[in-house]
Amino acid sequence: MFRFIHSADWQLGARFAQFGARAPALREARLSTLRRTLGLARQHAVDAFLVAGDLFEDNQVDNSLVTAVLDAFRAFPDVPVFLLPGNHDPASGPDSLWERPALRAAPAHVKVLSTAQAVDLGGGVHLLAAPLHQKLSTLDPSLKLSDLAASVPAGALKIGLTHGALAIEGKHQPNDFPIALDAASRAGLDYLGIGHWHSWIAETDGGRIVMPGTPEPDRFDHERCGLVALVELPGPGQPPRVEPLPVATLAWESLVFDVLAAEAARATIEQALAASLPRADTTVVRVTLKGNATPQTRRALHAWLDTALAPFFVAQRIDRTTLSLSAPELFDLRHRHPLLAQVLSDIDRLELLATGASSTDVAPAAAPLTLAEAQALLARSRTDLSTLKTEDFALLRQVLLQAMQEVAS
Ligand SMILES: [Mn+2]
Repeated sequence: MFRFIHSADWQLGARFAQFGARAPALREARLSTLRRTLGLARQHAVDAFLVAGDLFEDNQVDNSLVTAVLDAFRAFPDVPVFLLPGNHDPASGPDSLWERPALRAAPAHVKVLSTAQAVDLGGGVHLLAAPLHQKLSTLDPSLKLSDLAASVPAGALKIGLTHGALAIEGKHQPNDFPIALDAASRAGLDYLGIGHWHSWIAETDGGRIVMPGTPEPDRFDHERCGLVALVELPGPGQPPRVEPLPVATLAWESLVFDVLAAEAARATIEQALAASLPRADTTVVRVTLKGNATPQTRRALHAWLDTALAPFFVAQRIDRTTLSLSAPELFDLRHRHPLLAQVLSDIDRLELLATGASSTDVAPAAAPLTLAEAQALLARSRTDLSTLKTEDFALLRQVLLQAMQEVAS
């Protein structure tokens, strides 16, 4: 019996730019997950630890990260590691990160599979690797595995390793390395470990093709992630036994609230957050506010939310509420801010020029925007007046008024 861990899509060094100052903490969490997973590999006394592509976010990651990853592997000399370049970290030649001195001097138990090859793992077990050399291709990378399979002794236990999308009709891009749904049986493999998509899929080709998903979630909308596959192959021709091992450090949770009445919204949010609070220190939470709110309501909710979200590992507040301004409030705003009045009037004029009608009925400013001025204005943003619709102008007004309120408050 051959036992191993199959993982993929670690994407170490992912930028997480949207999280600003907390981005390094998110990156560090991925490294902790890798170290913990290597610990699990030792615990399960695996014969190999496979990474089916995209260990790294890209070929530009810092050398310090490469060193940290190699140090993690060095701490587990009893866990043989096999690394396959994927589309994020392709073996694309001299500039690829696999050519960096640190990786070229990787410890003996860490093997980089940067060319298509069959590796004899001993005991009649062969690892067949088809790495990626570029970011996109319409070719099925598993096709190479058939040739490799023919090169090893008949009756060997054959494990394939490659990276790409499952060629499920309507679910993949044609240039995303489409892998045939019978790729394992076609090549006579006992198991085909792949990577690329971030969710666990283990039912393809009679359970012989497994996509473990990302071990550490990196988005709010992904399901079945945070796993690696613990695989046991009883022998040649026998079906694999595949168990998902949860390894993620962080949970990602997205909460959306409609802000109809501020007090009710606060109570609903409070209740939802309370459920996640026990593991707040390992939860990335995003709260999205929707609906209509007055500036006062929004300000109060924001202030309260900032405190309520403080215990979370990372918290993101997204405000998609639209501003509710009464006609007198708008009138007052225009009067207090002549420049705003002018811009609003210009938007009305633009809308009139673009759509033939204006959705507001406010009197035009003293010097309304001319067609030539409007076209000159839009040329700079490479926008054609005729492509603008009523909704665009509604959004423009909304953004402007919202920004005004924020400045004024
Ligand atoms: Mn990928």
